[in-house]
Amino acid sequence: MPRMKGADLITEYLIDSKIPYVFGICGHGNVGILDSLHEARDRITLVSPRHEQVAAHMADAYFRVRHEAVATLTSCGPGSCNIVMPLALAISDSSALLAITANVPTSQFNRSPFQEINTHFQADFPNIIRPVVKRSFQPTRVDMLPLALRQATTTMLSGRPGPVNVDVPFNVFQEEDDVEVPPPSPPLNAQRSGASPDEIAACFDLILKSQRPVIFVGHGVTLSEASRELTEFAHRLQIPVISSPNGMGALDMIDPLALGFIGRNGAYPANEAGRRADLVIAVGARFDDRSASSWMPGYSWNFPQTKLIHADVDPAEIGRNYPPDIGVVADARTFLKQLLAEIDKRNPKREATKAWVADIRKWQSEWNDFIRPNFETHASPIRPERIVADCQAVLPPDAILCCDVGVSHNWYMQFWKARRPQTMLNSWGFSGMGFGAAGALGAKLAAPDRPVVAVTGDGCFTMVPHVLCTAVEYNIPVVWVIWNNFGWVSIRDIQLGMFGGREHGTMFYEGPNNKPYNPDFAAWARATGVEAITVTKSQDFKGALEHAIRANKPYLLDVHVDAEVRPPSTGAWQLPPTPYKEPVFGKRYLPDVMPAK
Ligand SMILES: Cc1ncc(C[n+]2csc(CCOP(=O)(O)OP(=O)(O)O)c2C)c(N)n1
Ligand SMILES: [Mg+2]
Repeated sequence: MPRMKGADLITEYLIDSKIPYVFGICGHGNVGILDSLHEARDRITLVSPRHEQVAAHMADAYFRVRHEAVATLTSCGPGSCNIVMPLALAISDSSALLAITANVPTSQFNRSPFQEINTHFQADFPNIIRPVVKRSFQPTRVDMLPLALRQATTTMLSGRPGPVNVDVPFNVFQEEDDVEVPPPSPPLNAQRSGASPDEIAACFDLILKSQRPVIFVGHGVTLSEASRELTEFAHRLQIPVISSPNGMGALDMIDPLALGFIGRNGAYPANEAGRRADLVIAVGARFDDRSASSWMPGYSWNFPQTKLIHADVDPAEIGRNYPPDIGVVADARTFLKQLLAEIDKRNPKREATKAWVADIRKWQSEWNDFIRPNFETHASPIRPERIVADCQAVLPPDAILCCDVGVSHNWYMQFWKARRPQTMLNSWGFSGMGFGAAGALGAKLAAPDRPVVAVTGDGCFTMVPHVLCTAVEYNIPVVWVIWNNFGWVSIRDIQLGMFGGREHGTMFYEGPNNKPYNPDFAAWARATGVEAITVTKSQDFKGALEHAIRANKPYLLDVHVDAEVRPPSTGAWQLPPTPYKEPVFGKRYLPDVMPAK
């Protein structure tokens, strides 16, 4: 067995695991491994952004684009505490990354050395991080590293993927032992579970009985790379598809069967189909409040009157919110393949859904008539729909959109037509601000030949403005579209709607007269070496975006957007006990007959 330093063993393991990048920030705790990474610099690249939050968002987005995980590296104490939010975001959206954190030397455990957290237990970073990773490992000797690394990476990518942590005390990087580099863990989707033959038969019986079926897909379909199977299944049985944001593009959204997102800011045809369906086939989707109109019957869904088949790789998601008629623990692609085989076997006639598909066409055309005029409107400040429409016109189908949080995201969820899976990245389950602006850097490293555009609010961007420095230092040609409405407008709108029209702490002002304030984002960008344009008229946006993409260098567009135009709600969202609003377009539908169970 070779004699190796712990840090060298970790570095060699990352290289053997084909991990090309470590996104990380130095500290006294991790200098040992920085030295190893220096030795191996022609085989693995260290990218060092200006905040640990950015490092973890970059790793998260990298995984979402390639379905291959990379590592982050942070020092002990505060540096590692800075990745808690992005890890929460990653675990909420089932995104994988290997978070290597440093800790204090084992010989100093419990003596309160510099940056140790030990209120309840020595070197207790694993307890800080525990709820936001699938598992945290703390090898305290070099000979414990091989097992910890292999178990960590296996846990990260098996079943439902998610982040994992390996917490390494300072001395474990430095010390040597006789150790073997462990074999790489299996890649994502190496093991795929399926439904039993009885479950498939029962699902198919329900499908054949239904007259108004819909498929609801989530990130599980994207993660299992089941786009082809989903498309074939939907086409062969002529079943429309509703998607959660992270399922967008699994079915090309210009497909007539693609209904888009559901919920308050969903598309009208999706909510209309969801609440009137007699059967929902949910695959890798989890019915969170925002894609279920806060579970209030009749807005997005109508369970239990509507029958439910719910397939997911994670049993914890099945029945979490809606007990299914048939629950299936299965990988999405395997499940869809099994259903396709059942179609071949039974060769069903699908006349039954003709009227349903006609209804759907009608809702789609009503929705189009309602929204189309605003996609063509020229105005200053710019109407939100216009920006979405111009992005759609300019970006090729394989371009990657890295969306941040806020009202801009609501508009993109409602109107963006993702053409391919893994092209629309969303900070969905945890909705942490900064993911769009920062993740775009990781997305670009994952797909260097494709345009990557971050759509980020002025508030979100201001949380991570140093992403500009990283783009310049590492020459990462990302385009940032700053959705500049001079405030935390998504929150302002909740405040205005629920609290008597008062605004407090939700807009940006300067001076005694409360003049709207923001930094001059374009000047700010130029100060970092990033080219930038301020866009205040809709006529200028399309050309500016084309120019920025063609420039193939880091580019920022500060786009002034009308803060007074709100996305039309087609479902509802409630924060109990405050009241909720009825949809602006469409209305609640409650079936009056309970079907026999
Ligand atoms: C880290 C973090 N802090 C606070 C929030 C709560 N929050 C959600 S959206 C939002 C406002 C976003 O502002 P901006 O980026 O300007 O987008 P806008 O809604 O104005 O389009 C806030 C503060 C959050 N989701 N994440
Ligand atoms: Mg804003």
